[in-house]
Amino acid sequence: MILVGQMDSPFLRRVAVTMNHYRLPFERKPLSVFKDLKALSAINPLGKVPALVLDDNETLFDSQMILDYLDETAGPDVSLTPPAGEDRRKVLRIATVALGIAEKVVALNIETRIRAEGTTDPRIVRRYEGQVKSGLQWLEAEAPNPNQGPDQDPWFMGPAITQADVTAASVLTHMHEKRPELFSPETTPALAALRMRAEALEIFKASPFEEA
Ligand SMILES: N[C@@H](CCC(=O)N[C@@H](CS)C(=O)NCC(=O)O)C(=O)O
Repeated sequence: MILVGQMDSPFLRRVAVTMNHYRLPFERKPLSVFKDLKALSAINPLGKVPALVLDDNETLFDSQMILDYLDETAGPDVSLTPPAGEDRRKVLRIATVALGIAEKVVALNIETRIRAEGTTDPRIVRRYEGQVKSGLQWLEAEAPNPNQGPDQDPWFMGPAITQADVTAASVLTHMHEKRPELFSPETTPALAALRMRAEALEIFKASPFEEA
């Protein structure tokens, strides 16, 4: 399988980490959404990453659709997303908020770093920053509290890592690298600890964040 995109995308990284967790080998085609738009559009009509090209050339795009396929391939016993019920909804809820934060951070980067000089709208910037802050506060309240000592479960759902952790940690590392002023251990200590815990795992180390 070929995973298309660069490792600075939190959407792509959560897919790569998930594939590592399931021990599914893959090659990577590090196309850039800006520099390689033509080649990328031939793979994904939206010109976005990630895309996953399967061995029979079927192509999947959007990280949620890709994860749906990977979870199905891995099977319900090992799937990082519970197959049904309240636990599934909780994992998806946490992952959805984390992804929403990532979308706002990406939009913020476009608004402040890619737009032509003088065209940035401060009202939009404030709105995005507010959405990121509110999303992080919500996630912080869901995360395991590091002050509760060594008996505290390490992950959002308890002793075992799930897609909630993989997605949140991928998004938080992206913020740590791209927007450190919006994500600090002082305001969100539980999330900072969870991120460090995740980044220490082999499945994360095997697909590190890379600046494009
Ligand atoms: N909902 C999508 C979001 C993917 C996304 O926005 N990727 C960014 C890169 S981090 C992208 O391709 N941006 C280019 C564009 O939107 O034109 C997913 O989960 O895969």
